[in-house]
Amino acid sequence: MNPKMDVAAIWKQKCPGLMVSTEAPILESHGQDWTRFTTPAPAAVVFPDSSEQVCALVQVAAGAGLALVPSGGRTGLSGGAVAAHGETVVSFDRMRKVLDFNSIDRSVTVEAGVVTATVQALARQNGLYYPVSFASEGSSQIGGNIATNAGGIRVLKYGLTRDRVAGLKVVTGRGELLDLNRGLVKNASGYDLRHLFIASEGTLGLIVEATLNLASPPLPSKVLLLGLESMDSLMKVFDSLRASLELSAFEFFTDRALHHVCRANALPAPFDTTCPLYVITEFDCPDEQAEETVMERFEYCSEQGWLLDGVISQNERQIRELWRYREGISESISHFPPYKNDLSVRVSAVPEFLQRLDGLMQKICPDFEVVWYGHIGDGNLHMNILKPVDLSLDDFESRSHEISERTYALTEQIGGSISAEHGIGMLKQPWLGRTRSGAEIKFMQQIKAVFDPAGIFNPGKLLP
Ligand code: 2HG
Ligand code: ZN
Repeated sequence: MNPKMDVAAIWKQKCPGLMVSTEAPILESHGQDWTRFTTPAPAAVVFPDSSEQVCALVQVAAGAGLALVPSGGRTGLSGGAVAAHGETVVSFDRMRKVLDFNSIDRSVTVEAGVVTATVQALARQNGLYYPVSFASEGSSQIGGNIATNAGGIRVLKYGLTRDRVAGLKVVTGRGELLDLNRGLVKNASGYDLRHLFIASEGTLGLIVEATLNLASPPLPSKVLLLGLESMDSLMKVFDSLRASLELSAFEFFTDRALHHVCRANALPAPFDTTCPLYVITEFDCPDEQAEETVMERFEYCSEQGWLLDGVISQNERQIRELWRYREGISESISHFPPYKNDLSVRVSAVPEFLQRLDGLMQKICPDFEVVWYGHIGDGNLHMNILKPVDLSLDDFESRSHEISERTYALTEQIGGSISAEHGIGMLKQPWLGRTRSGAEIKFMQQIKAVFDPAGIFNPGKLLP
């Protein structure tokens, strides 16, 4: 018997109103995320359209022992939404309702399948601001953002997705619906279970609805693109600008990253000067005094020999244009494909980390092109290793694993994390112990057993 047919038959028989697909293109598209190291092979994709349907399908899955892989916009980079072993993918594509906007609470309540950019637009239309922002915001879904505690470029000022979640409805592995925190600002009534589900990567339950806090609209801002002389200067420039400006973003990338983004998007080089390193930073600039401060800081950093060149935006259009140099990088190298490392250390440890990591890369993989960029103001580095054209995917993967071993050992020594914002998923799961202690992992496994006793949620992801 075809096991795919078998699983689909269970769904059709036990959940009569549920939309089920076993069409090959749907299985392929919904069985993977943006990682490209696994062949998708789900048995079926189901499309619930309400929380009630999610509760019902989880009860069926728990009874029949069917593994479920939750799937949002599938823009993840750690294989958290990959279904490669006959699982059933639970897609939230039909749960896209905006349920409430409340101007007094300054919140919006949405179903899990609502796209991030929709929440941003809704906030804007109401004179408010949803600050979680990243390149895939046009297709990533709120449920997935919460399941990975998505970060992005505005964490420096506004925090992570976690900081925006005021309420959460989740379906546990028993098929119960939990209504967590209900949008309350203050709630000192014991364990805040909401936070267990944030960053749980679909291993504890299925997020079906969220109430999100909105922020005040941002002040007028400007963007500086700077060319730096060395990694040593990076945090000095950060420190100096932050001392007198309200920064909402502080990102960096190398000349290799610039090369790829310019080539892929036919962008001109930003300066005549070639610089080893670039910084893009956005800051509040509401008046002339702020503008003077920026110029004074720019001159100071140049005099110290930290800067080689720089340009400041003059209008909104230039702000968008300058951001393209940073936001287009990931996409511009996606075809190689790259092996991604999403590392973080305490901000004060960034200089030491970058210097030691650079030394390590030169020693262990001088034959690979390594592209560096990231949210360095948050201590978050995206180190992408590009597959050479003449190396097979398998050989590249095994070399990348060796590089990861050494990279994560160094990250552990410095007290950092092997995943800052992309999640552990499937790709980083073998190294969870580099960033969480044995005792922590044991507690995490026990917590999972409480919420998901049948072990149906996203097996093989996050936890060993
Ligand atoms: C970014 O910051 C995304 O651009 C993607 O988190 C990072 O491509 C990456 O490694
Ligand atoms: Zn990022």
